[in-house]
Amino acid sequence: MSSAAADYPTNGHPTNGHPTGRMLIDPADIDRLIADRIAEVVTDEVLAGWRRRFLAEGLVVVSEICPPEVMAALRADVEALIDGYAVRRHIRLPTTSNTPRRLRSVKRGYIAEHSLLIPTLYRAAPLLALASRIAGEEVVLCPYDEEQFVISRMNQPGDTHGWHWDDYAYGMVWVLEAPAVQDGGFIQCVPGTRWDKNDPRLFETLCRHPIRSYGLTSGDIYFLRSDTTLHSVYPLQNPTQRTIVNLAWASVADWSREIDHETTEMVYTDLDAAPGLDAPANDLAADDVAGSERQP
Ligand SMILES: O=C(O)CCC(=O)C(=O)O
Ligand SMILES: [Fe+2]
Repeated sequence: MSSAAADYPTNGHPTNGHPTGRMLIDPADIDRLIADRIAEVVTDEVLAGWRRRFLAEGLVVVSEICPPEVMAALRADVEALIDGYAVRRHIRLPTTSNTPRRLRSVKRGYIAEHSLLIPTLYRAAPLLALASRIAGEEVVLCPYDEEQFVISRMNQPGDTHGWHWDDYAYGMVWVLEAPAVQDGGFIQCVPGTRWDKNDPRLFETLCRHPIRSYGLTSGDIYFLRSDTTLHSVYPLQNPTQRTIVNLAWASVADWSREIDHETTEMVYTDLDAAPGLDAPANDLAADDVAGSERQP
């Protein structure tokens, strides 16, 4: 079994400038490490509890499924990817009633090119099987490549991922760094709601339903019914840091639906955006002008 900080060769793949110049873990070990861990912690009773919570709340915290060495390796990959390829977004999206996105993100293409671990986690059979057992239906890969996995980091006061629904049914979000709850950056959810992209009326949905908030800590992992759970990340209140990897999966039904990807493209893929620079902004609130906040 390979372990954290093993002197593992990179098989010719870039190391993203990781200081050790080494992968921390062999991606070939990932399935087995995760399967063993799930077998150890997810008893029938735990699973039944997770499933109940997921159905009721649209979100369940499943942090126990990640072996510590996988979390450590993921952090190393994500740090290098953010260093090399993050773009700051500062936009409001009409398809979600103009809620804001203020964050730095790394798009799927850069991750696929420069990380072995994240694409391996994305396709890991034990993770997909667990997600399917929690969801009560088959959870499969996302048919649209660009939405499969993304990284996002918030580190400035006001940074937020505003209220939205996702295009595809499921997301497993790996919260690598979470601020203390009083500094913001916690996730909020309204389950059992639907996104009409032509007439989102998002604030009406908020007013009609209770909001649940989740104060997570660094290393937590949550599984989200992301297409029917309105969700957002509360704005950071202080200079602190929040970093996540989102693995977005689909239902079988998603594969035969026509899905428009405009929203995700604006948050994550935006072809005009070059790493290290701010993406073009459309957020013109007076206290809120992009360019007043440069990197980091
Ligand atoms: O940052 C989070 O916890 C949620 C991310 C999210 O909602 C998304 O990437 O669509
Ligand atoms: Fe989302």
